[in-house]
Amino acid sequence: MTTPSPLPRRQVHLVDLTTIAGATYSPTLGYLQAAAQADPEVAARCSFTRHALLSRGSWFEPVCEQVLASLDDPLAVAFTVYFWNRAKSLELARRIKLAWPGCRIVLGGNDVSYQQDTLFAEAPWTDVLVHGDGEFRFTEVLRAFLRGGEGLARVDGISYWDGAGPDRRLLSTPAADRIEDLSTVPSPISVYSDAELATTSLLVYETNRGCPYGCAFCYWGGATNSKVRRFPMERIAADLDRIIRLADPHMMLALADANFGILPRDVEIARLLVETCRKYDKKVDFFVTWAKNCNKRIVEMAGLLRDGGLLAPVTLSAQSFSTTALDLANRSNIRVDNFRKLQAEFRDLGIPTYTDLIWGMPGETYESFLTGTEEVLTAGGAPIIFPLLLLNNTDYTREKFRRDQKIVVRHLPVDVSDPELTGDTVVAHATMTEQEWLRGLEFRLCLYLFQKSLLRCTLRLLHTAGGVRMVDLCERLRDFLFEGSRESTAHAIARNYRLAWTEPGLVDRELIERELGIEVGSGELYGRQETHFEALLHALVKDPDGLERFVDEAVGLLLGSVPGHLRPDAGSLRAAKELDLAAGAVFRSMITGRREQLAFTAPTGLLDLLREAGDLPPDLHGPAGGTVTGRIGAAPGFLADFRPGSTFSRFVVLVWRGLVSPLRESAVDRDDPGTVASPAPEAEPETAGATAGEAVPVNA
Ligand code: B12
Ligand code: SF4
Repeated sequence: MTTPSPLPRRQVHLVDLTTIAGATYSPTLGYLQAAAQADPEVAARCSFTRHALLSRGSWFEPVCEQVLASLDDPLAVAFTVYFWNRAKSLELARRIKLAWPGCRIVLGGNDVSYQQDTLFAEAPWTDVLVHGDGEFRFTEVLRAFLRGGEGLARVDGISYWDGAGPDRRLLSTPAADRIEDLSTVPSPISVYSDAELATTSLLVYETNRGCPYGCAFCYWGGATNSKVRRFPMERIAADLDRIIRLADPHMMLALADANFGILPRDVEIARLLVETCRKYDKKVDFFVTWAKNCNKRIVEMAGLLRDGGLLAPVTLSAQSFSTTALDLANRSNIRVDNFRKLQAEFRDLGIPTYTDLIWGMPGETYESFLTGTEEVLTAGGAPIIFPLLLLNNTDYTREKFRRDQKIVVRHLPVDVSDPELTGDTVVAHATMTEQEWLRGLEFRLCLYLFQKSLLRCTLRLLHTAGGVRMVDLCERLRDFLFEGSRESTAHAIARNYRLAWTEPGLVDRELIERELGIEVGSGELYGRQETHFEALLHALVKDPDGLERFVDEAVGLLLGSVPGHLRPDAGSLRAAKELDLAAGAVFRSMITGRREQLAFTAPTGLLDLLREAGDLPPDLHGPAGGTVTGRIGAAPGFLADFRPGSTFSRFVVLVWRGLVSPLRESAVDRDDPGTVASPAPEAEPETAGATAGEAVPVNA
């Protein structure tokens, strides 16, 4: 008697078209494969291939060829779809269907779940759409495919074509329950080899799923609004041990939890991370979304991570300080007084924070946006401002809400550095005109350029002495940068930034690439954020004399908005300018590869003000009522940390996120430590800053 030969294995391909360079690990593909292989029938009859591939710009065609070349009568090809890969995933799926009409296309993920009508109209070559948690539904779908499609109707939580040809109908099965017991889901890393885990640039890991809040702009809130479900601690410990043991030293470990710190056990997870890193003598870059209502537990966890040498800045997420906007967003926020208290607490502990704000939330006005930003600045926080994206499966996208709030949307690049990463951006609504929206984006660029980078000290001084809001000073600088008549590269880049939001097709990418010294059209710009800010910094700091002229002009303009009797004394103004020019020199050192220190003469009062605000090194004190003279500039080791091997970009991104300020980590050489120098001579405000410190090259 002969035993029947086993049925040939059928190919199943899993695709994640990523936008992050070097991210070869995809948690979603790992989950789908691990769960499917835990099923004996699927494991025996299917072979799996994962494709986590960078598909930006000119990489897309080779990626399509690579995936198509790997197919041989596949049973199914599955895609995980986010808004950033939607168009490309659907296009690759179309080509696959054309080449292999018998292959089933399965889609799932944040951007397409629950969107069956639009999705099947847009991509009729799709066979099955899986909604929500995918692991077990995908396994059942594969089992149905292995039986020729029979049984799909019994899989809950999917939409699919019933029948064939023109008479086929789109059917949706009853909604499936969420996976309550996550211990039944095999670990996504189990299907990855050691070599694969050792080479990825980004590893996204979940310790729990779900978010109990329901913010109207967020997919998590809109679609998953649910209690937090946990993966077992033993499994997390084992996974983290393997991940950290193998991790490349530059890998970013991103926790996908919606609210790290929401569960008491999260303290244990933070401790585990630190201990495991210590065990393997590793330091990974750690990205985490902290629980919205920051509390004692988070302070403790952030302290643990900081002491363990893991840079894990705390996000004091606010999104907005307007009660109208927060009500409409169904979001109760951290209270302003608590925000200030926490900000101070983190500063005392030396833990960096930043604050996410969204510009353009319905209910927000231009003035309330400025007021909210000022709140963050005066509390000592670092605001990062995002335009509002309208994401699928969020409350904001509901028909009635959009109508009531008169929401106007344009499909725009999320950042000019990546013209293909486009999203539906809210450009106007009932309380924000399109002109105001644009003005807010221009303001945000000036906030980064002047308040975070080039005029930090002067703005702080004018704000404190003159009582002018920091945001109003940045507003004036917006006029100066965007409306000024001067013809310079900086003004050209500013106009280019405006085009990025108004006529993205006309953006001169070459201008940015040339300025940053990037080979034009090489694609090197992809993946960078805020490149106009980076290019502007580059254009302004590279020529010290040009920078000084620019600063003089800007400060002269700002002084016009401070009433005469409130103007700071000329000595302080000049000192603030010297320090600001030294900050410019810190950026410049990354271009020239040469550390510079610039001379300064500063009254102790000014130093106290700036030091306490986090603008200067914490040990830069002076004698009461006296003056300190010396030189300040990039600290030894700075260039080794940021150049070469890393780019201008990394330092700029850290400044942008508020994790470093250009002078706080600088080295100071005091001329005469310990003695009280005579106060700086008085000078007229107009001449303030005429004598900037000389550049003193120091060996790098
Ligand atoms: C990690 C993460 C990041 C990382 C890495 C992103 C990357 N490219 O990999 C970083 C920090 C870089 C990032 C950045 C951004 N992100 Co993000 N990010 C996340 C996060 C926290 C986790 C994603 C994840 O991997 N989860 C783990 C996997 C396993 O879960 P999953 O994708 O939901 O998959 C499950 C199901 O959906 C389903 N499923 C998924 N795919 C498929 C496919 C098939 C075939 C099947 C059957 C099932 C299935 O099964 C899976 C397991 O159950 C999510 C929030 C969230 N929890 O989803 C936001 C999220 C994906 N990000 C979002 C956004 C908006 C952004 C930014 C634009 C933010 C900004 N303003 O800058 C940027 C842009 C990123 C870019 N590409 O340039 C949105 C996207 C919404 C959308 N419609 O696509 C989300 C959902 C957050 C939100 N607020 O709503 N992000
Ligand atoms: S913004 Fe944060 S708190 Fe709000 S629903 Fe999304 S994940 Fe939850």
